[in-house]
Amino acid sequence: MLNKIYDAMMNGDIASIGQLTKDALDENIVPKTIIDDGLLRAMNEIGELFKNGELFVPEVLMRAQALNMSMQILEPLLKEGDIDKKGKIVMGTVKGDLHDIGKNLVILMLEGAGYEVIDLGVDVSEQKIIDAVKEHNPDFIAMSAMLTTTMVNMEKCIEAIKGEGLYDNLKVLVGGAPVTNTFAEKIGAYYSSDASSAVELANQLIAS
Ligand code: B12
Repeated sequence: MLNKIYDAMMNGDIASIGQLTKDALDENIVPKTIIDDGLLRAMNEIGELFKNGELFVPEVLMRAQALNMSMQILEPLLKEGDIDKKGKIVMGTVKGDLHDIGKNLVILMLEGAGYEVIDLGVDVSEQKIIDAVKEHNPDFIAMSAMLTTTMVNMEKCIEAIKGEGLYDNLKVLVGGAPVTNTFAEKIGAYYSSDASSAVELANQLIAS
């Protein structure tokens, strides 16, 4: 049954994933096992295929949608503490910027890898990020920018975080088409170029 769920994920089979999830529960497979050995096992593989250029954005989004459909059934059944979250991440697309496809992909991959992500959406002001940091006490802030005119808001945001004395307690991840490693280093952040390497970067940083 878990292999069927894995296969449905790998094929982006949104028509059958819901029923397969219910069938697995009927067979008394616990939600955590369905998630770990069915959904996330596939999502990790999908991340690798995407990274290697063997799957493209629409294909990944369809598989992510399948994961969400299954999770909608499983989430209410999960007990508190059932899933060990690796870390907490507050993420958004910076102020003035409405692009969210890349951000959403990064979030899906991070969630698939076991992180709790608080998605602040697009056009996110410095104040909104500061408020979210105070409320959620995350391990990371992750910011996305797709415009050369908005990537400067990443730096403004980091300065604002420093001003509030919050910078030393977390790490900042940045990404998006115009963002580079050199820019990230200059503003005091960590950079990765795509959703899969964002997971690898977060894993490295959380372990360090
Ligand atoms: C789709 C798109 C749009 C859509 C956005 C829809 C949406 N819901 O996101 C719409 C039509 C709304 C749009 C609008 C505009 N766009 Co536009 N858009 C694009 C386009 C074609 C694709 C972007 C995309 O989704 N790529 C696919 C995703 C998966 O890739 P990605 O975003 O790069 O994300 C990956 C990585 O960058 C990384 N990543 C992303 N974020 C993060 C964050 C972290 C922390 C990490 C670690 C990694 C990471 O991981 C992701 C997954 O692998 C790009 C062209 C391009 N090739 O990039 C132009 C592009 C970004 N847009 C551009 C422009 C100019 C605009 C507009 C100003 C156009 C206009 N005149 O109105 C407006 C701006 C609106 C605004 N205020 O934001 C320019 C930007 C030029 C520049 N250098 O500034 C581009 C490059 C097109 C071009 N060649 O001119 N756009």
